[in-house]
Amino acid sequence: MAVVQNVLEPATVRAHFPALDQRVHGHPLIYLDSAATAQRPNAVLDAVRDFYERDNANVHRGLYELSRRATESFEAAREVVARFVGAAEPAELVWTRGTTEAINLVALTWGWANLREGDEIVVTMLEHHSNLVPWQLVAQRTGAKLRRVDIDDEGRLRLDQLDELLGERTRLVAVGHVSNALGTINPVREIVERAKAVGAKVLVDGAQGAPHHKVDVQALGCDFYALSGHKMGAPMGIGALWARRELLEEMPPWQGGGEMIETVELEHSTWAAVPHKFEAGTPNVAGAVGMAAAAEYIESLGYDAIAAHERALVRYGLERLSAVEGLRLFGPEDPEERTAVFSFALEGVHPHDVATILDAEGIAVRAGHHCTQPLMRRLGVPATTRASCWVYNTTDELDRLAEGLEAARRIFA
Ligand code: 7TS
Repeated sequence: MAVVQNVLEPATVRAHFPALDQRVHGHPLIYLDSAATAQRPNAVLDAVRDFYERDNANVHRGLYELSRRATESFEAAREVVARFVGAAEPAELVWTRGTTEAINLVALTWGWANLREGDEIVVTMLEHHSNLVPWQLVAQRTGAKLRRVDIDDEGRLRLDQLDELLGERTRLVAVGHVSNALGTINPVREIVERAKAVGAKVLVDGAQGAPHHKVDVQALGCDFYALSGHKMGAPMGIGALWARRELLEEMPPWQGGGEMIETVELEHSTWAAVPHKFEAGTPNVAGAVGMAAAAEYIESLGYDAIAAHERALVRYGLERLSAVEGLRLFGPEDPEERTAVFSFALEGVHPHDVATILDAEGIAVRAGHHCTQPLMRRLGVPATTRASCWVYNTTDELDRLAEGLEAARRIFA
């Protein structure tokens, strides 16, 4: 049983992830970089292997058994992931390489078709570069302007400022569900309500949302939701864009090629129905199958148990890390407002040195700007060290982390 009385049973959950069972530099691996990429459960590894061992063939073309099976698995995976995000129908789910590609798809199709000089796109100080740079590119080419919502000192979005920025020129609000650098959970439902009041569309970068809590795009009320498989236990190179059907119907295609057409003449073509209009070329079928397996794995653990586990890690981590001398933690103080992502600075030790010292103890953390350079500037630091947890992490591991940090302080003090 991985779940006992709605609490994850750490040893059972850990046994689902073979990569966790190894020693690094002579120590048991402590993997604290799941915000960058999560480890994969056996359910996903098996699903991918089964696909390649039994059903491997190209999709939507062959008339033979394997191709039929591959196509069936691919479209069944779409159904699973569409349900996973609360889509009204599978056709609203477009496969992409990940969040980055999903956002670029929207910028290059919806953005190009709808943005004009003087229009405004509202982003936030918390955005990952992949929810900022695509909008810069489309703004530069269309004459639209970027506006940005700041954060308060705890790394929470300043909704008062959002209200000031929203107006009749706002066409789009692009906001992350959860900050990868600080762990802040943004009040997306409220942001959507405010954006809708001025007639703007809302894109949610769900890269850090989908692994942690139930995503329900209809309850959120957003227009676009982007997610990455590899942050929720699926293979790398697969992800999805959810969008309302009527938007997908209106949006022009972006990449041309096989799969996305209906008829082709020399000078022009007609397009396949959504979602295939946006899926040119041979897709990552095994990735899609793996992403469906990851979604089902998360559902099998249960969102209540995942949330309880995460709350326990957040509370423990905040308390234990605050006790490390010279450590400055970034992000919200209230455990309810954040995920188990701990971004910090250790006085007198460069973030990269912190990560290197921890690595020698078998502890994997990330150091750098986390693809959020504007946020780092806002915090007044060049980089942070970040420890990020998922379903398999334990409070014991956070103890090891804190001890490693105390040792690092002693080396440099
Ligand atoms: N948006 C957010 C909020 C992210 O955290 C990431 C990746 C992306 C978008 C891009 O996702 P991709 O799958 O398309 O690459 N974040 C991180 C991170 O925090 N460390 O490494 C990658």
